Amino acid sequence: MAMTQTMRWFGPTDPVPLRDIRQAGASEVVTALHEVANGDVWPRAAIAARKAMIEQAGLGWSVVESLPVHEAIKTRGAERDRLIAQYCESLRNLAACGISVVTYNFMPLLDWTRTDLAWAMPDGALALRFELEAVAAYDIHILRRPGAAADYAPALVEAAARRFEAMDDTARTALARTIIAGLPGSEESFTQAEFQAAIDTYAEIGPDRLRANHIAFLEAVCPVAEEVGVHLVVHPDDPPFPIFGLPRTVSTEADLADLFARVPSRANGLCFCAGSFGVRADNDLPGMVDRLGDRIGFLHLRSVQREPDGAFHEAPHLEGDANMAAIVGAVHRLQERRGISLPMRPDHGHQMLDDLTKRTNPGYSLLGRMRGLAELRGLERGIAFARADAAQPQINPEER
Ligand code: DNO
Repeated sequence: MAMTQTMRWFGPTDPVPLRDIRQAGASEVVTALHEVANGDVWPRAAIAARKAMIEQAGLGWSVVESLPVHEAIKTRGAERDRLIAQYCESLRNLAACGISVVTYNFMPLLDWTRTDLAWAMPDGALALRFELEAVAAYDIHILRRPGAAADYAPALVEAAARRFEAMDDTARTALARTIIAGLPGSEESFTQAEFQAAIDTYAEIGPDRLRANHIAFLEAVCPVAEEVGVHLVVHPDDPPFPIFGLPRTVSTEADLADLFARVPSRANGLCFCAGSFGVRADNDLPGMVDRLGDRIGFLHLRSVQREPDGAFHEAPHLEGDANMAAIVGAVHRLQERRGISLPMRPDHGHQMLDDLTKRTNPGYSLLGRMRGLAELRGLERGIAFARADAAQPQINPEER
């Protein structure tokens, strides 16, 4: 059984039209009602209308990325109960329209974070990159978060100071924007003053409390998800470690194993993101697919190249540190074992070829993702062929 090939689509305002996604060979899109404010109910009629628009273009929609979890749920703030009830209402509406997988994350404040959105690769394509040193320069010298320097190694604090000194105002503003203005798909976008105020709401929330809030969220919504047949899949932290002193608790295999043990509901699942997990050398990616496989409902396939000092950039899908052949091989076995086809998407992609001169969503230009999808599709076909071939009875060459 082959993976279901999807691409992310940001809705009618996405510069990549549905027709192009279809021509790239995907059979479905994953998308969200980005126009609905975080926390509000997704109306059934609006979901149905979006689905009809997608189907009109010859594509399917069964995976939502994302139904965002409001900050007041993550921090267990005053509005929490009302927001949870609204989340459940959205789940019911989505299920009624045939959506079976709903992606979310539990990262405080920031969704995914990068420090450079146009890092030139040797071939001239542009990649997304994350440098801890740039985060430290922003955190200590631009944001001036109280106590920030204590969160970095002394050598990094020094390097960050030198880096900040060498930057002009334009570079400082650009770095700040890249970090806090919100990357595509993020629900939160901050000005500097707002960002510090938002960080302060986590003053009393360390990893244990965040984990408890996550469990409480799942305990409240999983019964509804189970009842209506929706698989809720958590996207791991990107990057998979705390930044800005904010806890992150969905970063490792142990984090996930704990989450599934604490909330055993079968609705409690995982969006396996090879790129996010792959930033940590201690995450064994194919092993995680094997061991967490029963919980996986959606796959983000991409590979990062780790650099010294905590930096990484996004490599071509079959290069970098992830052993993509081993990951797709593990997915192949998993699908066979479960008798299902898992939805996957090529995650991110380089800005390349004609896209270099176009307005694109960082990470979500068409051609780089099309290259990634094509490579992943070929890899999967090759693996399926090799496994089927190996299972054939061996014919004596003389009898051929
Ligand atoms: C980034 C994406 C994330 C992801 C959310 C899920 O490219 O993988 O924005 O959609 O974290 O809620």
